[in-house]
Amino acid sequence: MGERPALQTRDYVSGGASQTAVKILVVGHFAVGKTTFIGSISEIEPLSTEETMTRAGQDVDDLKGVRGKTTTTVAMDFGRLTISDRVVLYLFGTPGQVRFVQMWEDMARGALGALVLVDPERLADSFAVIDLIEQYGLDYAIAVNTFDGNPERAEESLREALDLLDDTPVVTCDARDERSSAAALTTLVSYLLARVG
Ligand SMILES: Nc1nc2c(ncn2[C@@H]2O[C@H](COP(=O)(O)OP(=O)(O)OP(=O)(O)O)[C@@H](O)[C@H]2O)c(=O)[nH]1
Ligand SMILES: [Mg+2]
Repeated sequence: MGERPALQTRDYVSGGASQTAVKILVVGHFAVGKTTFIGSISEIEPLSTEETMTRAGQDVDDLKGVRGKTTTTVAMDFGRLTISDRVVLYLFGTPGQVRFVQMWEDMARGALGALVLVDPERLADSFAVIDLIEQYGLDYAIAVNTFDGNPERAEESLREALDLLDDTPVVTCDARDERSSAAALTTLVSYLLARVG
């Protein structure tokens, strides 16, 4: 019995085309639509760790301003999306509640970048999220999740409110819609690949 050879790039080759796996974080404050986003776009059954929010959790769950939400992510969401015959995205959605934030450090390891989902009605809730992503040194794009009835917010004022760099991409998206979510990820990945390339 010889030693098992180390995995080589070619071990991942299928049909003559080598694929690159890219880890992407999908982050955002509580109830911004992370689980919905990964669920709408994943080509595999998304792994999701939803738990029902209970009356007992009322004091610790961040329910302010959120109606009709009965579950929350307690560990992570996971999904996969092939965006070309060369690039496969592995999507990791963080838990949104502040009390789970310790998990982010582990999840950020090895990620190429992050998609930050933002609710334009609750911009202040995104400050801490963006701070953390910057702290981990991850490049990111902003996806403004358009909830029904949200007034359109001019991109310039949103950039100013979130104190974004000029080249940080900002796109609008509906996390429930596969094409819209795919477009947001494509923008992020083009930006990230241009930066590493
Ligand atoms: N109108 C509208 N509703 C959305 C959109 N995205 C998510 N929702 C709804 O918003 C609620 C919260 O969505 P989730 O996907 O659970 O949010 P989350 O960010 O994963 O929440 P946590 O994991 O608890 O932080 C759900 O009821 C969704 O159906 C959107 O783009 N438009
Ligand atoms: Mg969730």
